Amino acid sequence: MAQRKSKKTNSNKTDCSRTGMTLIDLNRCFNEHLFYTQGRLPLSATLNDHYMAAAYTVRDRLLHRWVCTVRDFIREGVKVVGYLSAEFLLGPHLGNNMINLDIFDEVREASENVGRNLDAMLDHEEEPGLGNGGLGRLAACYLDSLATLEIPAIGYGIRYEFGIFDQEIRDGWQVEKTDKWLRLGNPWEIPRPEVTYEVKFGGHTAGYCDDGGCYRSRWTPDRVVRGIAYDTPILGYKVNTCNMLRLWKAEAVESFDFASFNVGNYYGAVHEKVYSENISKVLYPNDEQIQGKQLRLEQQYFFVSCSLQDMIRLHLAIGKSLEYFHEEFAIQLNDTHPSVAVAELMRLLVDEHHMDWDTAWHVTRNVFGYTNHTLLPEALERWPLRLFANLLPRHLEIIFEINRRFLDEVRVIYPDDEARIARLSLIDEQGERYVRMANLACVGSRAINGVAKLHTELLKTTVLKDFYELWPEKFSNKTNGVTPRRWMVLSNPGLTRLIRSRIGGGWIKKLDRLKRLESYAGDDAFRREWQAVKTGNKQALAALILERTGISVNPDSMFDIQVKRIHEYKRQHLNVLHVVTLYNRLRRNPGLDMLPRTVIFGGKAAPSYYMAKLIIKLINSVADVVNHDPAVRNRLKVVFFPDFNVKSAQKIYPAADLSEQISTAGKEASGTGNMKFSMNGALTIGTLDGANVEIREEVGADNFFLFGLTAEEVARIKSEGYDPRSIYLSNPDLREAIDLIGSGFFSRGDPDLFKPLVDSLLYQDEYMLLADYQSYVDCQDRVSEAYRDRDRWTRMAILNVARMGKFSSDRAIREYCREIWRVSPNTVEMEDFGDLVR
Ligand code: GLS
Repeated sequence: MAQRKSKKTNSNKTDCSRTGMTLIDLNRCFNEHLFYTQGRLPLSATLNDHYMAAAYTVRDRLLHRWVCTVRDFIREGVKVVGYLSAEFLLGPHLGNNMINLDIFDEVREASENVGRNLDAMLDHEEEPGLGNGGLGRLAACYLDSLATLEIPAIGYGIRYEFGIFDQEIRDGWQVEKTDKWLRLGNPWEIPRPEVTYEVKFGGHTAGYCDDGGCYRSRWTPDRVVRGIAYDTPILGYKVNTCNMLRLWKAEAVESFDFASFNVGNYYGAVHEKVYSENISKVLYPNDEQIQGKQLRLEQQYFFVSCSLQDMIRLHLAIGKSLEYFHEEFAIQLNDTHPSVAVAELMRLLVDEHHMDWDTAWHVTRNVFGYTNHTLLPEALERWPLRLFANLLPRHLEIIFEINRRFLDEVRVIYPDDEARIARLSLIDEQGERYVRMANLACVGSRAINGVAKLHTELLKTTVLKDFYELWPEKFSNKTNGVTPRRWMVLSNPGLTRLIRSRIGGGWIKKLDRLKRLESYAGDDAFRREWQAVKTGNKQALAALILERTGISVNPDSMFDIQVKRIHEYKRQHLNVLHVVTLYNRLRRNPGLDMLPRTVIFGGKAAPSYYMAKLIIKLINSVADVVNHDPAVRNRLKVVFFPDFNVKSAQKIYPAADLSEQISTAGKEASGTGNMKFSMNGALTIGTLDGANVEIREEVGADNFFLFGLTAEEVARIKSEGYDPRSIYLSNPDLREAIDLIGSGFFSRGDPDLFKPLVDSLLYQDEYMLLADYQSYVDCQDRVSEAYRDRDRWTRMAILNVARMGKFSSDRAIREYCREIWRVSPNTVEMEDFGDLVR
């Protein structure tokens, strides 16, 4: 083929007409897609047609930048980050990509030109809910920051056909509905049917001598599945870097078993296809809880194997030897979910590429980094040895060999310390034997990090203590961050406009610059405008709440919000105890001058987590009674916002006055919702847990409502013997609240309904709600007091936003790049590909 002449341009706003950025270009492209892609005339176009045309119009511009980015990947030989994550909770693409391309206003106008309101189109988009909560959303924020900082990166994960379930509330209970996010097609992904890899499962291994006389192991699987790549472009903010998220879909190697088909066994013939496709069928809906299911390990191994094979192919394609793999790639393990990668890379290098063990181990140990995201014991992944051996026999051999060599090293350092050796071992041998995935990740990585200062310190002194003592230099902290593009610019246009009017827009990429807002905290006019923005956001949320729940809430009341996964350690039920306490005050004293509050909850419970589901039922039951009690006279409203997801989060955070971050100290690794609330001008009521500690440090103790035990106190009281019942007996308000719940008052007279919750508080109280109750209620009283002085509150809110610079995911990613991955930015220049793109 004849070489085309190409022309490079430096500007982001290329003048190339096919993907031009002017209103005229966008209008034309939009109409072309309506006609040629959707096959519609404007008159007959549906909302979905218009959405698709807008999405393709925006996507064309992403692809142009993507092509330029990939050109550099190949040409420049730059070091690439491979971010391995079982979850990417991306949220809707259209609005975000318009922001990053800086064409929001133009696309709004182009859509109005065809008689369609942009907000209706944005609302129409199904979000890819390929994650459970914080961990998956963090991965999405990190992809945004990697691209914005112009770091070449590939996110690798699973293209779940069904993401996190949709939540409906029926009679106060959570009901799970299948998330059919692909139903209307997905304009943001590009299938790559030619990028496929085979992944083996089961079978057995046998030793043999290769031609050079080397002893090797041959794995004969009993099942092979094919992974197919689906790519989603991830554009940075106002840069040309467009990275990719590559998600794997599982398919059968042969769709039909013709032998069965020919003898008339149709069902037998499609069995393999159905069985193989199961692997990428559905996301496990558990946050911080593992279930030890074989399919889950199959999912993990499936995407890890495809991703490593892909990186190896890319590496070999640029003509480099695999000995240097770790110089061209830095691979991050997002929690232990992808940690089987350590064994798989060894297998690929040793068995498939015939590298010697020591060289392969050197490469492996230098390519991986491991991020731990939780201290909860129930979330530490371990696989029963038998299950592991059946599914991945060769990997188990490799893990045994890694372990043998590792423990030999340990024995030299700690002779005769058998207890320590047992704790460090990759195999748990107390009782039934397990493979410990966190240990595998630690041994196979050159860097290990926690996600907030406190969390990292606790890691070093508790779950990973032995590894910390062995390799202190491997450990570091990388406090989480969130992207201000999605969580401020896109979700809170009113606030963004106001901030821009005073300090320009530089903060969107350099969030520290929000500091400049501090001087406006004392400015009356600014504060009025600030309040007007908040009121507008609260009105919008009130309208949404009415639409979704039928509950009408007063935007002048304080919006006190707790949205996150439902989990006992996050203590939504402590919040409920406060609500019931307020309600009791009103019942006791109907004329009470109480600050009007709307307490809003949202979040999904793992379908098999009984207590979490009961907490949802409790919230709805309390809401039902309180909201209908005429004596309350609108001073207290309780709302459970159904189906909390990225899309609704974008409406919720900007409308919050108060952010509830009330986990038991030492349990929440970091939290990221806490950051999103604060960036949108909510004040936090919180414990000294996770990143709350650092948020408080940054915004100042005066601008943060602190309560509760510290992590140290929690540990000490636990070790001395904690007795929740004595607290219950000695605190009349607490007793009244618990008794009211236990009496059946909120459950139509049924005292049994909430008994499991009440009993667990009275007799165990694993998460120490009772110990923190009084401190929480007192703190809430201080919150109400502060809110009455609206000017003081607004000043505090402005200072919160001004001091949130640290919590940009850009800062976090810079730290990962510098201290773990050792990668540097690569500026992508736009190239006008001439006739190719006209
Ligand atoms: C989590 C933690 O629970 C959160 O505290 C943390 O912010 C998040 C991202 O680091 O990771 N771990 C987990 O398994 N789910 C989470 O949300």
